[in-house]
Amino acid sequence: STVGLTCVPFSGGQPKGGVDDGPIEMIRFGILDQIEGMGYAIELSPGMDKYRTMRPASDPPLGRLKNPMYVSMAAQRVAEQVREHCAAGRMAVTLGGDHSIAMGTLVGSSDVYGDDLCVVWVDAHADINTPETTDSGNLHGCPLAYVLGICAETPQGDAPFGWIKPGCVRKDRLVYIGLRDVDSGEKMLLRKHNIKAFSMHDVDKHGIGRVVEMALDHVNPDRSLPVHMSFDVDALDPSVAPATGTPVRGGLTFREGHYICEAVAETGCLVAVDLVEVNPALGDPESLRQTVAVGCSLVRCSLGESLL
Ligand code: DIR
Ligand code: MN
Ligand code: MN
Ligand code: MN
Repeated sequence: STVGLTCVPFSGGQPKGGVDDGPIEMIRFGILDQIEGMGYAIELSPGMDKYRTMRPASDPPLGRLKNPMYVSMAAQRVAEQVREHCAAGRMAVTLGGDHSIAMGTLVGSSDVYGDDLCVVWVDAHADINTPETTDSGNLHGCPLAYVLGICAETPQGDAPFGWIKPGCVRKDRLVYIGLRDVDSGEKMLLRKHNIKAFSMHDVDKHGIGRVVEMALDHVNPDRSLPVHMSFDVDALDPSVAPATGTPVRGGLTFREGHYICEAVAETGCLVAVDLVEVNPALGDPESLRQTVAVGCSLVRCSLGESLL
């Protein structure tokens, strides 16, 4: 079978440079050979360098939101590339870049799989801020609000995000694993919209095996629906993945992170994987090597590497 790989060197959804080098560092580490070595063909989305040159000359804030035009244009291009992979029946793998690009990956996969699409969001953060609730104005903290269609107060059909169909991802088909740094406005949104979340507290309490089972039972009880997993490397503990922009202590262990990928792969339902927020510019060379390596190994596990 074929992996449809989209590399997105993009950092406009947050202020720290370097996360745009995530994909190239994973390629240098050998992710392409590793995927091919597992028996997959790779169809690589063309023109990854274009993401760097797309930044508009002028991009004034939209309310508090920073780089709104740049984020929107990049995510729209990601959506086209992921859509094409999904439409061709390829496993869509997207390497970021910051997490704002998931606006694009989710629009792309949901265009093809529609209401059936289930989303497993693995992250320290909930990334569900609306233009009204965001404190930072960083759009990597907002992608889910747009696709779920909960940006109620400013009509989200307005430019520049009007290309995102509100509700293209269903609230009852989203589940989180790994949360531990959720803004108070986000907590209100999770409650208001009845969105299922398994925090690190739940991982401690039930163990990762039970948590993944409960998460899948919530979105995909019959294990019959297509699943898109969006994995922010900051879900892992900073001791495991130090080179990332917003590390939060108390995260997933190396094995817990890999277990999630393995267990989701094992269902046979996985249609799309994002691996985001690897920032090779942060920390010493060993932190960088460790984080790039773990990113590649999470991708391989999502493709079934460790299943016997
Ligand atoms: C915070 C941090 N909730 C924000 N979000 C991060 O800026 O909206 N997401 N770091 O990965
Ligand atoms: Mn729909
Ligand atoms: Mn995060
Ligand atoms: Mn994130």
